[in-house]
This record gives sequence, structure tokens and C-alpha cells, in this order.
Amino acid sequence: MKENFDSNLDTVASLDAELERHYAGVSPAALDELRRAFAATGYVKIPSFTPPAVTRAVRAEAHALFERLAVRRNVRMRVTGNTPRILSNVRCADIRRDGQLIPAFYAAPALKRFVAAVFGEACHDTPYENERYMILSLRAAGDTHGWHWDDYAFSLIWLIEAPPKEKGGWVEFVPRTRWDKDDPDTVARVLREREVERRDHVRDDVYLLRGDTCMHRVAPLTGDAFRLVLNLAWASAEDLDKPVSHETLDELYG
Ligand SMILES: O=C(O)CCC(=O)C(=O)O
Ligand SMILES: [Fe+2]
Repeated sequence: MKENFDSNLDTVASLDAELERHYAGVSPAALDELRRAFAATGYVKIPSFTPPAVTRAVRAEAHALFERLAVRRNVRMRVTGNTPRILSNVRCADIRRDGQLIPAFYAAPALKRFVAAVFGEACHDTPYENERYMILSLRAAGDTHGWHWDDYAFSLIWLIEAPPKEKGGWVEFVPRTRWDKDDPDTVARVLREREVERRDHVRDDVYLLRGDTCMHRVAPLTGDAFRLVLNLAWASAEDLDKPVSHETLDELYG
């Protein structure tokens, strides 16, 4: 059953118009700066990503879907050298079926235009539908989303709830790294050879990540705390031309 969180925002068209107005307020210089930062490291935080009414509505829907549909996972991923996923998630198919605003958000052309301007190239709906959007949560000490690369080039992560900084759950990444799916030791090698970057987040931070060439993880929580994210993913033009396999996602959410 779909819940009507805000009758003004319940269609792609009205949400799109709202976002279009919002992004029109971003100056070319500010957009340039975001694009430059993203190109340099594959990571950038986007200030004031959505107008307050949209923020409230997305937050409400993410919480409601999470409470009703989250599934607890505790697995190790062979293809990334047995890195752990100890978390809860709401699958894309469940969000598509029961959500209203989140699917509309993903479908909004204004959103896609804006993120593509920061990515510096066109982005496309992921051909594999189960990777378009997802809700993920860490709750208990030891919960973590272990080291991995994403199947598709571009991700947006919205911190619906963030743990206090002293309780872990921060994002770590290593830019300009490639996933060799035939070599489970890739993760360990990157960690031996490269510096790890760390970014802290607060509630409502939104960041963009070049997830196919930044090895990344969410560090384990060191105490009980609530971290809840909405993750949207897009494919690059290059992704559309190559076969993309989905071992980690299928193992985790299949
Ligand atoms: O929760 C985060 O900040 C990152 C999530 C992530 O890497 C993913 O869903 O692939
Ligand atoms: Fe990821």
C-alpha cells in the first residue's frame, strides 16, 4: 500500500519542477567547484541537496520503508576478499513497490541533470533495476558495510540518519583503484599500498561517489547508533557498453 506523504510531491512532475527550481539556484561557479572536487577524488559533498519540503518527505518515506521492510544481513563477500556486510537493507524492488517519493526522485529528470553536471558526464538509469536505489542501515556495534567497489560508476548517498562521529560509521575510500573481480586479494593489496581517505558525515549530508573506481567502505560502528542511508546509482555510458556482473549484490540481496 502506498502512503501519501505529501500530496504536493506525489508525482514525478511536481517533484521534478520543485527540484528544477532548486538547482536553478546553484551558481555556475559553485557547480564548477563541485565538478572539480568530484573529478579530483571521486567524492564530493553536495550542500543543500534538496529543498526542505523534499528533504522532509524523503526522510519520512525512507524511515517508513525501513521500519516495514528492512532485512538483516550478515555475510562475507568472496569477490572482495571476504569483506563483511553486517547491515540491514530494503531492497530496490520493495522500494519500487511500496515507495512513492523515492522512485519519483530517481525518475526526476532535474535530479539526473544536476548530478550529471557534477559527474562531468551523462548518467543513465542502471540497466540492472535492483541497483537503482536502496536503503541501508547500520545499528549495532560492529555493523559495517565492508570494502567494495560498486557495479556502476555513479552513486549518490544521502545520510538520512548519521551516527555521532565518535561511534564510527564514517566513510573511507581509496580513489583511482580498480576492482579485479578475478583476484580476491585486490582489496588487501590496495590497503597495503595506498592511503585511505576518510570523510565524516552528519544527518542530511549528501555525497556523490565514483563507486567503480573508488574502493570504499563504511567503517564499523564502535557502539550502538543509527545510521540510515538512501543510495541511488547510475551507470556511465561506458557501463552500458560492457557486461556488468552483480556478484556482490546478488549474493547480498538475491
Ligand atoms: O553507506 C554509505 O555511505 C555507502 C554505501 C555503499 O557504499 C553502497 O551502498 O554501495
Ligand atoms: Fe558502495
